[in-house]
This record gives sequence, C-alpha cells and structure tokens, in this order.
Amino acid sequence: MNDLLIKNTIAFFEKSFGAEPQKVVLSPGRINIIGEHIDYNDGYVLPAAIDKIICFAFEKSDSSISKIIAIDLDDSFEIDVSDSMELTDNVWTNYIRGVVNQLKIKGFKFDGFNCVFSSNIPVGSGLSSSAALECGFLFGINELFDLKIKPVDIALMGQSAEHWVGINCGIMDQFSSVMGLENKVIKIDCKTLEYEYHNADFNDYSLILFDSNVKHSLMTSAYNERRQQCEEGIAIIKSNFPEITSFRDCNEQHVLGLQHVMSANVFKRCLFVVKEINRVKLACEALDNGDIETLGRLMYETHQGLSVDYEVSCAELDMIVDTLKKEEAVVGSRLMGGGFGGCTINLIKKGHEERIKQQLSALYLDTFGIELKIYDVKIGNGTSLYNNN
Ligand code: GAF
Repeated sequence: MNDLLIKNTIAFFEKSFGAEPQKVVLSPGRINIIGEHIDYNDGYVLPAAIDKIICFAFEKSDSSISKIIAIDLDDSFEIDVSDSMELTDNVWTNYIRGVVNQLKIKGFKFDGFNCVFSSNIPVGSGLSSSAALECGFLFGINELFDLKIKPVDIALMGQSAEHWVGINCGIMDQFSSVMGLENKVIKIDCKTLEYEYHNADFNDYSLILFDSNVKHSLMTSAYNERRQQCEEGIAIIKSNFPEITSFRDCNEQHVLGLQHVMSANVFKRCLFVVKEINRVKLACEALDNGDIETLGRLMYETHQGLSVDYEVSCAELDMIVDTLKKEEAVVGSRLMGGGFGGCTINLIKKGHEERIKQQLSALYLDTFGIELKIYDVKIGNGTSLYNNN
C-alpha cells in the first residue's frame, strides 16, 4: 500500500517540476496503547508509529520562493521563505508555515524548495496526521539543507508548530512519529523526554482500530481547556504539598484531600491524570510480562476515565467501547488520541476479528447512520529518508 503511495508521489513530483526529487521522506501517524492526555501533564505515555504514512518529495528551488503541493487535496500554495509567516484560513498550509516559522525563529539558514506530498493517514481520526505533516516536512528540509537538527528537536519544533496553529498539544504525537521503531512501543517520560522501547507483542490478540468517522468541532477549544484545567489543578496541589513538582509525584489521596478547594471539573481532571499515570506503569509491566488480559482491563479503565472524569468521549465512541466490552473476545478497548471523535484502539482475540468487525459495523450503522471505518495497523518505523534509487 505504501509502495504505491511513494511511487505516485515521486511521479507527481517529476510531472510537476520536471526532475527527480532530491529527497524523499516517509513520515508515519501514531497509535497510543495507553496514557491519554498525559503528555502535557508530565507523565508517561506508550505510543508507537504505524505503517500509515505521508510521503514527501523535495528539491531545492533556485530562489526563496517555495511551492508546496498536497496531491490528495488537489491544492497547493507558494511561500517566500524570506517573509515572515502568518496564519491563513487554509488550515493544512498552516502546519507547513508553522514549521518554516520555527526554523526562522531558531535562526536556521535555508532557501526555497519545492515539495509534493501525499498521505494514507486518515485525517481527523486521532492518528496524528498533523504531527506526521510537521515532522516529515521538517525532516525533509533538514535533509535538503543539511541543517543537522537532531530527531528529538525535530519533534519539539513540530510540537511548537502545532502550538502556533492553535492546539496546545503535548509532545507524544511528534515524538512517536519521529522516534518510532518497527514492532516496538515507546514509553516516553514526557517530563524529561527520556524514552525506552518495549516489544509490542500482543500474543493471541490483534490490534485493530475502529474509526467512529465523527469529528466534533469542539475538539480544539475543549483540548486547550482540559490542559488549562490541569494546570490550575497542579498549581493548587503544589501550593498545598511543596514536595510535589508534577502530577507524577501525586497519589489519589493528594487529589481527594483537595477536592474542597478545586472546582468540580478541575478535581475530576486531576483524579483522571493521577490514575492514568499509574495505569501506564502497570500497562507497561503487563505488556512486558505478556499479560494482555491486564493490559486490556487497564485500557477499559482508561476509557471510563476519559469518558466520565476527563469528558473527552462522545456517544459514538462510548457505544463502540460499551459494545465491545460485552464481547469475551475483546480484551481491551478505549478511545485513542484527543477524543471527541476519531478512533478506538482495540485488542481482539485472533480468529474473532472478522465476526466482530461485521457485527459492530452493522450495529453502528443502525444506531448512528454512520459507516464505521476499520484499520488493521502494524507498528512501523519513525520518520526516515526513502532511497528512491
Ligand atoms: C492529541 C495531542 F496532540 C497529544 O499531544 C496528546 O495530548 C493526545 O491528544 C491525547 O493524549 O493527539
């Protein structure tokens, strides 16, 4: 599937610019096993890059004028990299402008370029197509102009570009897109950016994503609001317990004891964060021990917390998880990513996948009049150069 995407992107580039690309870059989306809304709360997360990618083809242009073509959107735009970057109404272009803006802020010297890209990462499904866009694009410019930006800094600059566009996200998506490794999940300490790889071996279970095919428009504002509520919460906790430096130092008792000085929402958000940080640690141990039943139970608990305490679920995602919870063959299921739509991540006993896919799709269509999308993803490598010779 990716071979065809790469071939078409290169062919489109050659047709548009009359030459072979000088660099071709592949940049993946991501899944997250567990640890949701935890990256910006200085906790641990357990994501992985996947085999759905954006392919970019690049060349240097001979001026500061740069042309960027999005094949799938049948759209393109030009920028002069010597100008200062401004946000526009054409949202996808802002991620590129955001990266160029970052390069300029950090004082990197580069000139014009031409770029063509095409993607098979579904947009708005919680698979971080925007992180793949930021990081893949930056990786390409880094290679093209030999800027010597280190991988983790590519992730950090991608995150800053996303902030510039308007989502005050954590580091998880960009980090996993850049640092992913085939068949490994990455346990990231989002406070220190230390990380370790763990084998992604789910034994008798298949990893399948069910895409609710809904995207609620409140996503950006509600996401930023959750982050703000957590910042308010941790400030209250720190002022009462000077030994605490971030959520990772808290236990549930710290939060419960401060319920009377927190708003109801701030209290619920903090309780979720403290429990979720603990679940990530337990989930990682369970994965290492091949105890997929425990991992799955923790995933169900995460969904419950995201739905009730963090309030980032929606009727469609709750229905998918509630339905699967009644299935003996589904060991774990939960909404994945920012929420308010997008995908659930599910662990389904091998041999039962097709039956469950069919039954859930029919029920989902019947209940919401919406077609369920299904992705069988594999865990793949992070952003890399493709050798087109
Ligand atoms: C989005 C954000 F971009 C991530 O940083 C992370 O917070 C995630 O939502 C929730 O875990 O994907």
